[in-house]
Amino acid sequence: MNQKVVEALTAQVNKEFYSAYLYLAMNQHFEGEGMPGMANWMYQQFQEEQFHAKKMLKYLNSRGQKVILEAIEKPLIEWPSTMAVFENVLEHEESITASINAIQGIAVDEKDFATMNFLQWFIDEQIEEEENASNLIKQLELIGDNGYGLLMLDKELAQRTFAEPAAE
Ligand code: OFO
Repeated sequence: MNQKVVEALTAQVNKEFYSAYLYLAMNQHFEGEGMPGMANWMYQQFQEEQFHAKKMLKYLNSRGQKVILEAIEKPLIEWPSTMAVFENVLEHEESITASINAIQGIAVDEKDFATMNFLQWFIDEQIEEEENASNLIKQLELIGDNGYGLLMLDKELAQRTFAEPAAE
């Protein structure tokens, strides 16, 4: 397997685990704020990010690579408002999209067709991740400082679940 592609995917495994850790920090933030639905949304996202990291690990392993795991950076642990948390989610997902796109660029340059095909799933997934975050920001803008609206949104976010696809 091309070394540049391996290095880029290995760095992305770390970024996916960092993403998981960031969402766990956001989960703890909302636990502390008495917002169990938002805490749940972040916890499901924490699980989804671990799934992304494991999917990449499994792909690298299937192509004969052993992955050297690096330290995971400490995430932010405090945000000034609910809006600030979700703005952070969107900004973070945009940076992950840029990172995945950059790896796809390397795979294209190196003519690694299997990786190009593998990364398509992540490229599609990032569209959804950004859309979810920007929809929540729009809803928070509508709610403004209406406490009842915020509680209704919290109830809605309590419904989110994540289950790893069986084939994985
Ligand atoms: Fe792994 O998609 Fe979010 O970070």
